[in-house]
Amino acid sequence: MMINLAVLGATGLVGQKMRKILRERNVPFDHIFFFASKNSAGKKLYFKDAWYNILELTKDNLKQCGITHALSALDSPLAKEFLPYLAELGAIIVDNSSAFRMDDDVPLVVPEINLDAVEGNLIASPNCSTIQSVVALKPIYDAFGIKRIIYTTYQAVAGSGINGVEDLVRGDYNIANTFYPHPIAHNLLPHIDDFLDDGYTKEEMKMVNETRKIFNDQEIAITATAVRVPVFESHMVSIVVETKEPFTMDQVLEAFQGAQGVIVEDDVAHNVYPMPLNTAGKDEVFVGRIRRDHSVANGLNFICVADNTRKGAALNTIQILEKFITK
Ligand code: 11C
Repeated sequence: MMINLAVLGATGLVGQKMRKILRERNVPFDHIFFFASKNSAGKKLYFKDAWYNILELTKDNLKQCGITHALSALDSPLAKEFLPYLAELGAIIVDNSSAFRMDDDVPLVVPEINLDAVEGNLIASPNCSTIQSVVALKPIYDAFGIKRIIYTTYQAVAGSGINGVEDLVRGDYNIANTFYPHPIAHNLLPHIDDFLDDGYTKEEMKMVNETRKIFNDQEIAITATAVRVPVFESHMVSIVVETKEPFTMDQVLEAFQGAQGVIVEDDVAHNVYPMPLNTAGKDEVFVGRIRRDHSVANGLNFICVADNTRKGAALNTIQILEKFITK
């Protein structure tokens, strides 16, 4: 089968990461097309050993290129505008946006957990902080069951795309023109995405709802607090989890050590624990500070850190795409 692969939103932070990872993993295709907004259209970008024209994202252009597979780094409104059309044309699409994640007929996939949920030709990739959390939680879920999760996130500015990165680069000097509602340098913002009527943010509710959908378990009690921190890349998530079954700490360690996509970095005697500085650019989810929560019967505390635009976005979409391309 001919593979005409499209990268939609190819010039943004996630689109750039998609290009980098397609190269690194040598993902096979016959032709590749890079789509972006009118502003970038007509410019050129270098990929592997050739220059490519950046194409304007229009329905006509998508049709004319005969796209068979697409990785989408479009924002939600653009995803809603273009992806159903591309799906109608028969293309297999892996979407990084939140546009279709909670649709019943759209699988929400993290390959380490539910690659077998892939069906149809539009597949959603979860929110970055959800992806790293569920990869870390999977061995705990399988071994002991999960009753309740409390997430607290420490999220890098790369999660906001280039605007967030520029705010941090500028520092707190020019507070009149910030993308965030307050300076991010020397600060912490307990505010990611819009607030909902009940006081939670959309980011927090993505973590709650997406976790339940990925584990296919609506019974898990989950609450979340999401915080933006002045770090360029890699999110940290503190996870407090109450399991259904009792466990020993040796069993927990063994479960993490055997888990796909997880690296344990936990040697507090030598100040070893996962940190954003060491995880940026890596594929895995790093887990550490693993300790018993003595406040409940079967409680466990740990943190996980991962590159949010890599495993949290571009890499996850490409791992899903590989299921189709290597078929
Ligand atoms: C952030 N997690 O760090 C967000 C970005 O639903 O894919 C990703 C938003 C999403 O701001």
